[in-house]
Amino acid sequence: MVAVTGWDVEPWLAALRQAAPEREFVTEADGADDPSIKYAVVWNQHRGSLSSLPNLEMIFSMGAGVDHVLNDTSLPDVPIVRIVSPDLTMRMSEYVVWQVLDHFRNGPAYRSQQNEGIWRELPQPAANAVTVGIVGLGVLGMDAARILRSIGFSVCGWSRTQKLIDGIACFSGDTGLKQLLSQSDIIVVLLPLTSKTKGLINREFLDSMKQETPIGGPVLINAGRGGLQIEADILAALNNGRLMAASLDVFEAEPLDQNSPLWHHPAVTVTPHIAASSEPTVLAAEIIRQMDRFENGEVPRGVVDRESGY
Ligand code: NDP
Ligand code: OXD
Repeated sequence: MVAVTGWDVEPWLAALRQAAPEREFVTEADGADDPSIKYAVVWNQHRGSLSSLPNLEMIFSMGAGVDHVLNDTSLPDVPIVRIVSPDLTMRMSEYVVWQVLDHFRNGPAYRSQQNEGIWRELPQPAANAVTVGIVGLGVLGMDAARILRSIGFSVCGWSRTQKLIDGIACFSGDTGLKQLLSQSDIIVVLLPLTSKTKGLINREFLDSMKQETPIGGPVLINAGRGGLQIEADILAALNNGRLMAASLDVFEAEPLDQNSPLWHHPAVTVTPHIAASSEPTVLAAEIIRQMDRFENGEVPRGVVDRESGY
């Protein structure tokens, strides 16, 4: 059963049918309590829609995140598998590199100068003089870290469990987060939304960010989840100068409210949750491979730990 809200289900159905012509796919509306349904492929399913499936064996998230699956209080107790795919990972790394380079190379300032017809060179540090702190050193954070390092940036990262990675200073725990924030010029957040990470990007977080940076001030990039951030605190930090600029791909409520001051803030780049879109033609085949793996007695990649929430 393919259970989707907020996304167009048709391209997914078409891609799944093409990837596995021998399997049958139905939508939430047609599936209801069908005992032949073994798998649910979901993005933000209607709450309760999976609880009436008597023989469900596995839930597949159409994205890397699973907060949209787990916040259904009547979720059946079957394994949840998320997307771990080179395609999605590359898309996220592209977004991160795009935003990091834009801030690093004075993109906002040069665009504003162009509007005014101003020909003026701005100071440009070398990449190795700038530290990017990755908050969330998982599949996506690790790949972005690797590519940023290959461009020349110093990179550090924060995760729940302590890591040891060649060339990347790794931190964990509350003290570790403070250390990372105080050492980084640009912060990239790639965390999942869980009960532990909700609202993490708040005033205390923003106040802990390094103030004197080679690019003129601290920069925040959040492509994890909107629930990680307190938008009022980000706006206050931008307005009182604690934060120089922010690139936000995700928001507390999506789509971002038309009245949100973030839309028109000169120091904010807004994108509509597109950092790493799930491409059905690629990911449908990936999900089918996971089903095949499961049916061959193997453990699918990206099984979610419900306790941790990611
Ligand atoms: P992973 O599960 O691979 O990585 C999550 C990382 O966050 C891990 O390093 C984990 O630590 C860390 N983490 C989790 N909880 C905590 C905590 N309480 N304290 C410190 N660190 C923590 O996920 P992915 O990298 O694949 O994806 C990350 C998120 O990106 C997704 O959950 C989703 O929300 C978001 N996303 C956004 C997209 C967009 O278009 N904007 C697209 C795709 C994903 P540890 O390594 O110790 O487990
Ligand atoms: C995801 C997303 O979790 O697109 O994959 O947000």
